[in-house]
Amino acid sequence: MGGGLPGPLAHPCGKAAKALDDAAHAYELRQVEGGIIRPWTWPTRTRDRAEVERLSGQRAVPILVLDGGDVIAGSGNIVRWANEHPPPAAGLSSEA
Ligand SMILES: N[C@@H](CCC(=O)N[C@@H](CS)C(=O)NCC(=O)O)C(=O)O
Repeated sequence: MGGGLPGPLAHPCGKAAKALDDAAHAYELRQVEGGIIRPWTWPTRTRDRAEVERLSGQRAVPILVLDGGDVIAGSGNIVRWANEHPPPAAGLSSEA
């Protein structure tokens, strides 16, 4: 997906995925159809991006939906969130 390319060349979704992977976050990857740079998909764009728009108020991906329902839109914001919120260490429990 291009997540390994340097900043400006990296694909936004790949950049977000790489940041989540690097921080060892578990996530479910959902792909959407179409896009503004694929004119042949414009007729179905509203339908294809309906869930993205409902969740985030805009149609671009990537978006990240957190377990609590909060939504982070944009690769830069997702990278920042991934770096600032390390996942709980595997195998550790808060219960004594
Ligand atoms: N600045 C945004 C750009 C995201 C972007 O351009 N996403 C494209 C796909 S790579 C997109 O979904 N564009 C809206 C569209 O195609 O409808 C980011 O870094 O997340």
